[in-house]
Order: sequence, then C-alpha cells, then structure tokens
Amino acid sequence: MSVMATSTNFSEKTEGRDRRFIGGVVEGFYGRPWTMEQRTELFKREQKWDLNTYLYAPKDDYKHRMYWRDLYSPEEAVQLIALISAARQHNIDFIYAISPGLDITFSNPKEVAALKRKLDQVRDFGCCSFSLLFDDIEADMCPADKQAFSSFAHAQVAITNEVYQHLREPETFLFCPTDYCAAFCTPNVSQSSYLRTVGDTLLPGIDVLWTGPKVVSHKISVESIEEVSSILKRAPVIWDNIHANDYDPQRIFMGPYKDRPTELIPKLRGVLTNPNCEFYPNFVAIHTLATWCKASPDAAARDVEMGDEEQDPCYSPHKALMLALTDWLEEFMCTDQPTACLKKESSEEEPMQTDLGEHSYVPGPGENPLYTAEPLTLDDLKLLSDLFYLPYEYGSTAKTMLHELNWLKSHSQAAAVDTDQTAEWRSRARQFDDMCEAVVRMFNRLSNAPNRRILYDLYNYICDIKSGVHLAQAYVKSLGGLGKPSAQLMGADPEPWGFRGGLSGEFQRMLPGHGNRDLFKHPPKTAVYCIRPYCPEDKMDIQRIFTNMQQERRIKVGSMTDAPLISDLLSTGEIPPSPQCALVLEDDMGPCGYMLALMDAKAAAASVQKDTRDRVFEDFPSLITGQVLPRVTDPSPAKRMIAQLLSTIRSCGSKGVFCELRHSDRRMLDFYTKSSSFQPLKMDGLPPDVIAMGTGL
Ligand code: GDL
Repeated sequence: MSVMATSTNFSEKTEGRDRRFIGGVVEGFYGRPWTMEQRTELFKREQKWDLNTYLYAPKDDYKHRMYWRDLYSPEEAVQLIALISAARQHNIDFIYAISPGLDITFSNPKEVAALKRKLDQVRDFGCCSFSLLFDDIEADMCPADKQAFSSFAHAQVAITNEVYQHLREPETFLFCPTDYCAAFCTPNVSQSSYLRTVGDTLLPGIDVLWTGPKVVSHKISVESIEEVSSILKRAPVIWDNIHANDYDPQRIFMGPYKDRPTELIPKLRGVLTNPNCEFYPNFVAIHTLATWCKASPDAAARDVEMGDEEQDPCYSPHKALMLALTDWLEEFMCTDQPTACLKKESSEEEPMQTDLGEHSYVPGPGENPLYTAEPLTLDDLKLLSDLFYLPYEYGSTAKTMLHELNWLKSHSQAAAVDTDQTAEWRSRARQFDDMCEAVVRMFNRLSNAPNRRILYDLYNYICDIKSGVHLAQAYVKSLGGLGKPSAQLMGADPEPWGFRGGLSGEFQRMLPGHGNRDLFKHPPKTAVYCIRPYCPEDKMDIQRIFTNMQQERRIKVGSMTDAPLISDLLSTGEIPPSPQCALVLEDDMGPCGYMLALMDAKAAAASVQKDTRDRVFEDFPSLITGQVLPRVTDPSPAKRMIAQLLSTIRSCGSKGVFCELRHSDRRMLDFYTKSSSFQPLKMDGLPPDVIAMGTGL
C-alpha cells in the first residue's frame, strides 16, 4: 500500500514515522464464519490487490464472543497457528479480535486475567495485532461495575488500556466502541459523553473503529469524519458495512465500493470492509475497495468520469467495478471440479465444451448430442452486479426494469383505449420482456460456469431473482393480453413460488410503505385505474359522483346557483351521451369518475332554455363534461379521458368542443385552464358563476 495516514493532528504515537494506511477486510458478520481455506484464499487476494489487513472477528464463532474466556483446544490451536502463519506469508497483518462485552464484569480482576490469558494464548500462536470489540452489547452496567466505574465508557477504556499495556503496546490495536456510529450517539457525535471519554482516556496508540453515520452508512462525508476525529482525538478506522448482508437473507451486494470520497483517505487511519457472509461473491467488494485505497488524492492521473452523480477526480465506481468484473470472469472460468476440465473453444462466440477426460463419451450417429454450456460473459456479470448492487441503490439495469414495469403497469389501461399509446406500450413491453430474458440467460450461463464454489454461494440469490423476474414477465404479458389474466396469475391455486418470501414476506407486505424506500427513486403509484366505456348500469354511479361533487362544492362555497346546465343534464342522465362518447373511471373501490360528451349540444340547449342561435354552437358544436372523485389524486386519468373523448369527437367530424365550468369546481377548472388547447369563450345567458371554455378540433 502506498497510502500513508497523514493525520498529523493526532500524532502522539506516530511522531517521527508514517504509519501505513490500514486497508483490508474484517470478518465481522453474524452467521456461519468463513473456512480456514477461504481465509487463506482471502490473504492471497489481498496481497495481490495491495491490501494489508485482516481482522478476525466472526460474531458467531464460539470462542470469539459467547465463550470468549475459553482457551483454544490443541486442534484449534493448530488451525489458528496455520492461519496466522498464512497471513504472514502473504504480508497480511492478522488482527485477532475478541468480544467479551456480552457478560464480562469489568471490575473483577479474574475477568481481566481471563482476557489476558486468552490473548496471551493467541500471541503465542504468532499473532502480533489485537482488537477489543464492544459493539452490539447492552449498555447497562452490572451493580458491581457501577460501583467501580463512573460510566460504561470508563469501564471499557480501563480494561482496553490495561490489556494493551499487558500485550506491550502492539503496533496495531483496535477498539470498537459500543456507540460505533453517529446514529448511536446521544445526543449527537460532538456532544457524546461516551465518545468524549473514549477520546480523552483511551491510550493514543489504540485506534478506534467507526461505521460512519449509520450501522450501514449510505455515504460517509469528510465533515462527518472530521467531527468524529475531533472528539476521539484520533483518525478512526472505518469498519465499513456497505457490503454486509447478514441482516437480510434475500440480499447480497456485488456493486462497487462507493459514496466514500477519496478525500477521506488522508483523514482516516484505515478502512476495513465487513462484507457479505458468502465468501466468493465478495470478489467485487474487496477488489473495488482495493482500487479505492490506491486512489490517492495526490495521484497525478485523475480518473474523472463524466456523468457520475458525485464526481471523484481519483476514483470512478463504474471503472473500478468493470476492472473487478473482468478479473472475476476469469475466476468463474477456473474449474474447481476434479473430473471436469473445461477448455475454451477457438472462437469466443462458440460454447464451452465439457470434456470428461479419459472416460469421455462420444455420442454415436442418431444419438443425443452432448450438452454444451454457453460461456458466461462480462455482460452477464455486469447484470448480476446491477441486480444485486448496494444496500441503498440498485444498478442501472435493475432501475430501468423497475421503472419500465411501473410504466407498463400504469399505462396498460390507457393503451388499451388509445391507439396512439398502444404502439408505444407494446414496444416497451417487448423491451421489458427482452430484459427479463437476459436475466434468465445470465442465470443459465452462471449455473453452467465451471467454478462451482462461486455458483453455490450465489445460487439461492440468482434463483430468487429469476423467479421474481419471471413473475413480472408473466404479469406484463397478461397486461398486454398475451398471457393468463393477472388475477389468475396470482390468485387461484398458485405453486409456492407464486407467493414468495414466507412469513417474513407476509409481515413486510402488511406494513406501510414496505419495499421501495429510497432504492427506487420514483416509487410506483399503488393505485391502478381502469378507463372503460360507459354502460347503462353505470347511470346511478355517475349520478352519485355528480351529486357528491355538487354537495361538496356547496359545502365549500355556501350558496350556488341551481340553474341547470346542459352538462348537469348529461351527468344526471336526463340527456343521454352520444354513442362512443362516455367513459367511466374505476379504481379498486369501484367507479370514481366519468367523462361524457354530446356531439350536438345545440339540440340539447333548448332543454335548459338556452338560446340555440348562440354563435358558439357554430364553432363549438359539441360539449364535454366530467367529474373525478377527490380520492383520485393523480390528474392523469382525467386528462386521459378528455384526450380520448376529444379524439372520438374529432373523428366524428365535429369542429370544436366546449365545456361549462362552475367557478367553485376548482379541480375541473384547473384541468381545462392548464390544458393549452382550451380557451375561455364568450357565451350568452350563462349564470354568473359559470364560464365556458372551448377548443377547436
Ligand atoms: C453491526 C455489527 C456487525 C454486523 C453489521 C451488519 C458492527 C461494528 N457490528 O452492527 O457485526 O455484521 O452490523 O449487520 O458493525
């Protein structure tokens, strides 16, 4: 690593020598720990990518946390000694961490002695770097400790300082506070008495771990690090949970290290990533962190990427990702199966051939040809990363798919009645289908990739996304009338993969605002509307909507002229709308709006004692009227109905359309005044609170 920590404000221990930037991995997640073989593989990779540290802290390893007092057995000792020695061979600093916080009594000298004994044992295995972790524990002290220490921070610092000195002040010694992110600090970072005590009393040679603003921090800003460094009196080591997935069994993160400006590097003591529980899919997480660590802000070669949301002149997440995926693709091609040896065909386009060595079977004439697997491509890996990107962000293809599905869903009804929209809807539905097919192809090629270890780590996730995408694909087909109706798709008696997520999924769906959060920047509208032709059975519903809206206006305005308008007679059903000129809007609660038109309004004018010689009827012979209930907050269904009726009236040969609007009908007034085509008209004999607006066709 070429980067040096330049935290000169906090240089008590470091005076006169530059300490190297700590860059690497913390195995600090809950769940099944990695195997010794995987850890050794990790050291090789870290060395290759210029990372230098591994922090051993597997939460569910018995002797790291729950039975922290227990010494390692001879068999375990052999394994740990081998591991520590493997780290040394690869120039990796092996930091042994212990988490005694679940049940330690800080004030009991026997407990302190047990801690020292355990760490002495690990030191005897050849380990030189240590860490005490106090994350995820109860902040309450037992009565004995309350008597001995003025605060929890004092208790933790006292034991940490004592152990540090007992181990003769190791070069690397890390402390993880209980308040390890800004969200945990009371009342905030700069006023936290816990952090102040740590900053003031922890010996200066001990470094402090910090996860950023939150446990899983979306972004980590320079200012936030300056703030915490000031109270801790040292630059923190970031324990980065950006790729951790131990909190959600449906997610895994294969997007690039991101949203940490490289300006942070000189302000930090180091960064350790606590990645996905599955070892092999961490290739991208660790590779891109290594690229980030190498991006010194002083680097001569700037790596600006236009279009990046926040441009970092030294690091492009997209480029770092592509570098990582290119290397990863090679690894996918390496078989870990002793029997099957896979060689590349001469042409890149050609499928990979599986050759079973000596016992290879060659099908005879008329027999089944051997199964051949298509090779995995870089595009497949890019898609994989896009679908399983980062905790607060989906990759570009995933975002597009969500956006398109949302559009297709909300425009299917309008496309069904508006021929202009049908073509666009069909074309976007085809593109969506292609994207779904690409996911299926990626799944197939991944499942056939020679490296089975990586596949097995990914399998549940890619299977899950394939099923999710399949459901969406079938749904879009049903919207377009090409598949089963959607009610049948989800209802009836589906197979268990038709209702996903188990009990936890059920709970989530019952909670408000589940799912989307800020991952999907334009959350889909939950209301689905249907615009359909009017039928005689709708008469009562339309009358009800009309009177509801009239009463509502009366309540708001107080008094209203009751002189009937032609529009009123249309809405109450006293005058029937012209054929093909009536639409009903429905949501899941039933009819919620309508739009009606009369081709020839002049004939109806007499019914309301209106002068039929009015010039308006010459330029605007047709009339349109409608209402939408207030529960329809989205203006687009009303706009769609108006557009549809105007197009029908035009195609029947009318020159123009007018509407009559009461001043108190703010909603409808708004629709027409905002529409650039409708203009106010001068019409004789209108009641004082009514205006007419018209548009030529
Ligand atoms: C945590 C735990 C960590 C876990 C992570 C993500 C720290 C310091 N501790 O709070 O073990 O993997 O969240 O769930 O981050």
